[in-house]
Amino acid sequence: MKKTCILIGAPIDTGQKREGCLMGPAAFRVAGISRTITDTGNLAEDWGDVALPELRPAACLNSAVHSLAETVGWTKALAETGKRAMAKGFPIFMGGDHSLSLGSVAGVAAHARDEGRPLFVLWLDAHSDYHTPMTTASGNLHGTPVAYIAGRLGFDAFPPFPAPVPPDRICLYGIRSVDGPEHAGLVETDATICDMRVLDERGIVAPLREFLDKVQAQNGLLHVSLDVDFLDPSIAPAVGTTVPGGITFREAHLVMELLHESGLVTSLDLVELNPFLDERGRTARLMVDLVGSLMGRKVFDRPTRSFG
Ligand code: HAR
Ligand code: MN
Ligand code: MN
Ligand code: MN
Repeated sequence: MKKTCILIGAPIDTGQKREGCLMGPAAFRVAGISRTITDTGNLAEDWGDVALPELRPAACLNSAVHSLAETVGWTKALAETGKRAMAKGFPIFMGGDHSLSLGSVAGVAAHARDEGRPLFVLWLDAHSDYHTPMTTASGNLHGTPVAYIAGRLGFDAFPPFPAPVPPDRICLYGIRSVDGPEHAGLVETDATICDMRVLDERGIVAPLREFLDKVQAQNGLLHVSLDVDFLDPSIAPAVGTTVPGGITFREAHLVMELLHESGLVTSLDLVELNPFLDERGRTARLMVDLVGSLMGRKVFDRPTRSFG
C-alpha cells in the first residue's frame, strides 16, 4: 500500500549541549531522503522546518536542567504539527536531538487517542531516555522523552502528555547505557527491555517479532524512534553520544525490513544526527538508506511472513 510520507524538519539542539544537531534536517534532505522514498513507490511531501514559537518562561527545581523554555516550546509546536501530519499520512520527524520526541510522540498520541486506537512505541537507541527533568544529572532533556510518553511524574513544566502510553506498549531496543534513576524507574514498569544482553543471546529477529505481534494483535499504531546512536559508532560516527557495541549495518537493515514487512509502522523519528561530526555524509546517508529499507526497498521480492 502506497504511503504519503510527510517530512517534518525539527532543527533542535537544545536537548543537549553539543552544537550541530540543528543541521540534521538539512543533511537528511541533502542525503536524498525524498528521492529515496519516492524510489520505493511511495510519496514524499516536505512540510519544511517547524519554527520555534515565542518562548514562555518555564522553571524546574532541578538546577541542572537547561533550555527548558525552548524544549517546552518545541514540544508544543511539534505536537501540533505531528497531530496534523498523522491525519494526512506517515510523518517522518527529522531532527534535531532526541528531545524532539517529547513533541512528535505527543502529536502522534493525540491522534491515536482520537482514532480510539492504542499507540505502541519502539525506541531504537543506545539509551533508555527514561529520565525526568527531576532525575537527570546532565540536565539534557534529550534523555527524557520515554518517561514523558509513559506518563512518568516530573514534567510539570510541560503540557500534560495526551493519553500516556502504558509501558507494556513500549519496547526499548538496542539499549546499552542506562543511568541509575532510569533503571530504578524502568524496573517498576512492564516495558519490554531488549537491551544488548537480550539481543546478543536471542538475536535481533525474535524479540522484535514478539513486540510486533503484540501491536498487530491489538490493532495498534506503531511509532518508531530511531536514534543514530542505536547504530555502532564505527558505521555511524555523526552523533554526540556514541556508545560502543551497537547494532551493525546488516542488523539495522534487517530491523527496518522486518518493520516494513509488518506493515505496522505509522510514524518515525530520525534523531541525534550531528552532521558537523560526520565523515563525508556517511551517517546521514546510512540513516536515509535505513528509511529506504523501512519503506520497502529490497534486493529481491519474496513472499514474506505475514503478521496476524
Ligand atoms: N542518560 C544520559 C543523560 O541523561 C545520556 C542520555 C543521552 N541520550 C541520548 N539520546 N543521546 O538517547 O545525560
Ligand atoms: Mn545550542
Ligand atoms: Mn535517544
Ligand atoms: Mn541515544
